[in-house]
Amino acid sequence: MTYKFNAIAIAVALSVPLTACNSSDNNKNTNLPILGEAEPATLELCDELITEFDFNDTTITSAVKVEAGEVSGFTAPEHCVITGEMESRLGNGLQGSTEQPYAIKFEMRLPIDWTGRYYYQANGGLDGRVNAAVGTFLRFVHKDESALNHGFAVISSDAGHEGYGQQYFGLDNQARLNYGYQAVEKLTPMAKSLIEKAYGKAPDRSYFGGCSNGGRHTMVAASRLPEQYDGYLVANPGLDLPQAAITQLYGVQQFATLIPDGTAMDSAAAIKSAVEATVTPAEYMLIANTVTKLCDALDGAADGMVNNIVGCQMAFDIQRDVPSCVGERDGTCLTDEQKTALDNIMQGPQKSDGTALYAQFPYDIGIGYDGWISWEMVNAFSRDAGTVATVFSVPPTEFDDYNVYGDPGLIEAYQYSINLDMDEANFAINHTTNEFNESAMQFMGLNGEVAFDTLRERGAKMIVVHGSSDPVFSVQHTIDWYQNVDEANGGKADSFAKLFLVPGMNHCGQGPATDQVNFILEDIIAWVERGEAPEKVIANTRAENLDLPNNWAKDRSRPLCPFPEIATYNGTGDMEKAESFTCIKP
Ligand SMILES: [Ca+2]
Repeated sequence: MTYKFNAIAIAVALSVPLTACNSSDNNKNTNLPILGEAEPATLELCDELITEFDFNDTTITSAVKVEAGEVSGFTAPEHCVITGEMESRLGNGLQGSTEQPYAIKFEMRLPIDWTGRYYYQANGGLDGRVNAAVGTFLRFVHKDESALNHGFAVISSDAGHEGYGQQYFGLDNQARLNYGYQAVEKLTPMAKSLIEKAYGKAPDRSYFGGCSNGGRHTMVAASRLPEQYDGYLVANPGLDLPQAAITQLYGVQQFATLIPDGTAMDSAAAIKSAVEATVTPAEYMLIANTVTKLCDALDGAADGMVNNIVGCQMAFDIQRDVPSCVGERDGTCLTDEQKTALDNIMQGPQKSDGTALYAQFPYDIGIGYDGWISWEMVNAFSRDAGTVATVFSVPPTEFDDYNVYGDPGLIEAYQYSINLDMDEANFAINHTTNEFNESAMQFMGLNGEVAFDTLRERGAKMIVVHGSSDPVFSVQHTIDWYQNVDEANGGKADSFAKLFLVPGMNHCGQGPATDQVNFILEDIIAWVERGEAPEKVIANTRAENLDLPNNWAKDRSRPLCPFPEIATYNGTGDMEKAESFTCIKP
């Protein structure tokens, strides 16, 4: 099957009216409130908070001042680090246990010299651990660019269960709901109250950000808590995450069609190597190179980046453009079976009534790199099988072994993946029972929100960033989401929400891409607090990114442009520099 980009969505998206004026004019075109700048304050209490902070069902377990230095690789000013937990309880666990301990554990880091701003750092994956509350966004941000180092008070949590990558919390309904949205709902008033106690005033401005599942948390907060946060920084969001997880398993089924009959599949190592052999890195790079050949120059610059991802889907056809093998596979061709399997993956699964279960994935050059290959192949079943079975399905299926890094866990995950029926899986993520009273699509989702009226009218803003080569969460799904928001806002979504694609970037980073967006905090502050809407966002490559082609400068910069505009070469100027590119609607 040939890749068919969503032509209707493109046509409507391209009709979005654009205001090509300077940022202050841009904002004055709207009547939306400008919330005003946060006012600084100084920390008054730290270790006293253990005894003096009182909040419903919450215990502060430690509160310690730390000197300026480094935290988890990020520069940090002198601050107070606080750990605590809410709602300690017993719930359902493995093998029928009803005494599995649960709590919403959290960490907060409060700078001594505070800007008056608060940042909820939403974490990725399945949560399940308290990451250092430094205030991150994409995976790779310069070490000086954390929210903590920008003077924000930051919270991070495990979203209500322990065990990173251990999906058995899905056996407990309350743990599911906490993971979906309730931990954020409960932590938000607690964090604001603690900040008020510690500084003598509540935060003037509140921000929320994260990537992947953290991007999903951010969108969920925008839909469920539009009054609580003023700026939302969304990256590679897991919109409709249960559907995306099933889609990953559909991909495993496609690779399985390419495994020769009789291949030993009786150990984790055998399964991994059999799946990885179905399409080799050289074969992926052949696709990437063909995409580059046909699509690179569509944006006016033969610079190894495909900025016109929409146009590229019409220019590239895997069946037609990638050489077909006439002899043995040698990395310079694909078999017909490989082309079909890969094209099915890019199309995404269908339900038996012929409608799409999730979304399509566009072809882009990031398909040639580990950030695509690892997520689409082994990670797909090692991470998503147990999640679909135990966290997203009603009723849950309990696995014998959740350790998927070896035997027998990975065998079980693989078998579950290749035997999954798409209709049954889709039913299970939309189903409820008395015990599991919200479906996964409900507790992971946006609560029916499309227009974001409350958020918009009070002056809050959203900046959404998505890598074009994300194999986990489709950038097309985020484009479709943005289109729906735009339609619900009479073509004026960009008065409060902007979508910036990152060409070539994989899931939250990596790929041949400018995957470091250092000044995004300043961009959202400027928009929320001063009404200066971002016309573009500047992104950089990282010298240490091994995916960068040799002929790129290690410090390449580019403007990320508000969709549907793309970064277009001016025709003159240094092709390594952002200033040689202008955001233009193609
Ligand atoms: Ca280009």
